[in-house]
Amino acid sequence: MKGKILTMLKKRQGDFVSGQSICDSLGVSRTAVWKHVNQLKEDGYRVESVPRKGYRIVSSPDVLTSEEIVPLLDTDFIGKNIINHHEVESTNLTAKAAGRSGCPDGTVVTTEHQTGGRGRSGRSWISSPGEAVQMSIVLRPGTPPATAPPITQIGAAAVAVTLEAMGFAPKVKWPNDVLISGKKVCGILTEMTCELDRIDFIVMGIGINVNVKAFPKPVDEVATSLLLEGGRSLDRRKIAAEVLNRFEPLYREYLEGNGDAYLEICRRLSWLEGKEISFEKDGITVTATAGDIDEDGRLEVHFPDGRSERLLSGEVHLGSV
Ligand code: BT5
Repeated sequence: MKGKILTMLKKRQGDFVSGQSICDSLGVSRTAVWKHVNQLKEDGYRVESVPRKGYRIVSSPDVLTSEEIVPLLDTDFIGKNIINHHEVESTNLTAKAAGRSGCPDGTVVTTEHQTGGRGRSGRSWISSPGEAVQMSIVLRPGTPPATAPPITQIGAAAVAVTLEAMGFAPKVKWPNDVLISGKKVCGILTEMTCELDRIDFIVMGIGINVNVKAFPKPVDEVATSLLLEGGRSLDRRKIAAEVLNRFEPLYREYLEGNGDAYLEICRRLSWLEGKEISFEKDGITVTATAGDIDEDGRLEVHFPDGRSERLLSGEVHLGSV
């Protein structure tokens, strides 16, 4: 009910909506409307109430709810269903549960705080309450599992072009990080549930450090935020919506085989290309020079002895062993 009242008030873009018209449309009493409006105020909305005029929204908080994000979307299906909880263990875990329960393709789970944010290989992701964008997209591409690896890069490309349009100079560190000034501003964790020949669903979790003021040690050495880089706080709602707006066409184009705009972005903004890197191969750490990203989203690496190889996914570190 609170959400419905909010949607009615927001539709009027700052004009008054009479208490009676809310009662009539939603079939509730005036006391109920008043109670829900008070709850909105507790949520951070500034709502003006004037006798005989009604209620109007003066300002909205920067929260990642459906009511705040959906109006900013120009997508067909991504983000049209948003599940928001103030606090969760991990949006990827909530999204996986939603995926198992049959939520629609493109469902997005958002939160203000993760108590157990997850990185790859059991690592953790630091969540600063109310300061980051943390969201997970449920995707049902209906394609074979082999088509999944580039989806992480499509997410990274969507984040990178969003940040670029805001005046930052992001780089994409293959396959799942977005960096600014060599430090990580965004990480992506993609998880998949599939059968042998077909993806059931994919959950792509995106964490963007937006208004994070400081990181604990030792993460402070590798992490940065848009606030630390740009010197001002930014609207998380707009960033979340813009990432989803940019993700959808890149993802669709990839799925339909109509082009690889995501690859062009990852190549143009590649942070690794030409750098000396190390990674695990058959249990041994080896050193190579990072090359281009191929048409399947694999990273070409060139060994000192002249041999080359293409990595499908995984961990690469900067520098030699
Ligand atoms: C990642 O893992 O970078 C994937 C991060 C995905 C986070 C999102 S948030 C929404 C969704 N829900 C989740 O639970 N997860 C996803 P990886 O490449 O393994 O990097 C993890 C490493 O990054 C850590 O070991 C730290 O060194 C560093 N790190 C941790 N928190 C960070 C942060 N907030 N910003 C930058 N670096 C961080």
